[in-house]
Amino acid sequence: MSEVDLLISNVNLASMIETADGQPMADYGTMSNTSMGIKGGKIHSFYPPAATLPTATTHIDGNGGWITPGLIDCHTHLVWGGNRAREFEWRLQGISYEEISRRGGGIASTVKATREASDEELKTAAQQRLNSLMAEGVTCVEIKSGYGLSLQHETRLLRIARELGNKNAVAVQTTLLAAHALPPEFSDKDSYIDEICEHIIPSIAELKLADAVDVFCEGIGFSTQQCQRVFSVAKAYNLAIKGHVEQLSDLKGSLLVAKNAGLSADHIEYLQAQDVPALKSAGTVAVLLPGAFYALKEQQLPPIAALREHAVPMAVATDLNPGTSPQASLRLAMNQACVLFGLTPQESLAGVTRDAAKALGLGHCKGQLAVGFDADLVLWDIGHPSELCYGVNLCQPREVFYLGRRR
Ligand code: DI6
Ligand code: FE
Repeated sequence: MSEVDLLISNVNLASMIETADGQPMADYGTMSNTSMGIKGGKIHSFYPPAATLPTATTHIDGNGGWITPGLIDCHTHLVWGGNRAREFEWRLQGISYEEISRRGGGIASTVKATREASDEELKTAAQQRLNSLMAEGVTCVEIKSGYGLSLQHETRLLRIARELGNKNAVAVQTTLLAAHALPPEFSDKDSYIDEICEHIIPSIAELKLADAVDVFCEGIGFSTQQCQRVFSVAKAYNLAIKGHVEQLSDLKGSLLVAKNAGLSADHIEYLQAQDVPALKSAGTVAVLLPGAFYALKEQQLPPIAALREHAVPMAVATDLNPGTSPQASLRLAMNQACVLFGLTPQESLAGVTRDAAKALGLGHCKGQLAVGFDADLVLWDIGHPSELCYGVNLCQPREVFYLGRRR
């Protein structure tokens, strides 16, 4: 019997590992001219240049390329019906996202189209979006509901998301985002929050359809008091907590997420530097969504310097959704995080590997090339990992491995 299932020799590893006290390693955690053994779907061993290599069932010559952890898109809304191309035209004429939302466009129009779509239509469209991400080297993706806004339809979206995970060689984490917008059957936000707390969360928890619960904490979404009610019920059902916070204004939703020991505070363009230490103390990850910033032509930049100063992990994700980030490319988000937010390519790569894993509560098993971690890997024909952020669609993966299997 072979000592390992898979041996990849003659490669450079951008390991993205941390030091024992949780600091990122310099220079992408690079291990040059190395070989790597995989066994049982996990990373088993590393071999320096002159080491004796183990026997392997499959042996791949890396030809001096680079291996990174599989990419992780930790914030998407990729199951929806219809599209919002007409609103794109309106926005180009100068009508704001908030104004379109007040006129019944925005999220409400996607809710209508999503409810009207058949399961098959939703599945086909979602699969295409997932295919685009997977082709870029994504091996783990979070998928939120939020375009159903009733128990029946939120359940449907989360089932479709789980099914995508079962049908594809990719890990899918699901998040219930019932508190995304007010559904048309309700005229009062508090009554809809009652429905979420009394029926939707308990049923979804019982069906085990969600790993986390998210909210849209915003003037056009829900208040901090309303979001706290959702979080309290989520915690009672042992569901992790996330929040769309400080995207368009500073309601202090990030502090609320931190107070509830949430996994991540997402968007955070309007987060104040003075509120950043609370994220650090709570172990909450800052999720940066430059695709939405780009599509809305936002001006307000997230407080990157303060996040760096306090060593808050920064994840980068697509926010793939039909309204504010119609972008099925995590590689583009990596580029945008550098160009628009000033992240270094190393921070950006950490943002879609190690720190994205943390934003999903998977920091112990995904996002780093370390012994015992899942063997989710991408082999690239590049000369340096900065190339992954530098260009747009200049290079694609040579090979992708999910849990040690070639995809
Ligand atoms: N923030 C966003 O950027 C998306 N949802 C949210 O809470 C936008 C969703 C949409 O416009 O459909
Ligand atoms: Fe979002």
